[in-house]
Amino acid sequence: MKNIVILISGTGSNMAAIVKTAQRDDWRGKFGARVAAVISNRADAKGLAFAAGHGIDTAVLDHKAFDAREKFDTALSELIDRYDETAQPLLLVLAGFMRILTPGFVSRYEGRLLNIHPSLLPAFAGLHTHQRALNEGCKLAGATVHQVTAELDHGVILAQAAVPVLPGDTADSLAARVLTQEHLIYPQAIADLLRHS
Ligand code: NHR
Ligand code: GAR
Repeated sequence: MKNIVILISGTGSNMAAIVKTAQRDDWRGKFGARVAAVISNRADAKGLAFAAGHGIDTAVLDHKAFDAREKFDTALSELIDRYDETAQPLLLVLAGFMRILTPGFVSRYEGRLLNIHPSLLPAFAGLHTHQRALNEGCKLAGATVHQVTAELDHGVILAQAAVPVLPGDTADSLAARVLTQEHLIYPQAIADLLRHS
């Protein structure tokens, strides 16, 4: 079985979209893959209840309990690696995960670590992407699924979707429009990877 482990920090709507697509499209039968665990760095992440309700293991690892990023990342790897099998190495999926990961952590999962970022990379790496796109007067915004490398939001691009920026948009209204596309492209990009791996 190929295990997918998803890291979240909040609502987890991208995680939920992946879980629903995996069930609807029978990733277990088609690819021998399943969402095995959802791990949050915040205990109050709404997505945890959704995952537990779908029979998925959940765990919380509070970054505030660690005095260095390396220590948090080491503990996180230990949780994740419970789901790693030699024959079928796991796929690690960041879905609204809000902690920058250390180079050591990233190299451990290099090539099997994905993120969805709410901008059309390489524009607007980092935070507050929607407000920055509005400030620049962009007419298009969107989201990017990419491989995670040690350099923030710079890995190989696997999928993108664009949406129009409309008159009167706020960061929130634009974020909501982008998010509907994220829910389509992220499960699709993961299915494409599973199909070709
Ligand atoms: N880690 C690496 N090494 N490379 C990437 O490309 C990563 C990553 C970790 C997360 C997601 C990313 C995004 O899609 C991601 C990509 C958090 C921050 C951030 O500044 C930036 C980018 C992303 C996620 N986080 C603050 C920090 O100090 C905390 C912010 C908060 O807690 O609200 O880690 O945008
Ligand atoms: C999504 O828009 C995702 O692209 C973005 O946060 C939202 C999470 O929503 N990710 C980042 O900003 C990473 N820094 P979700 O928790 O409902 O999936």
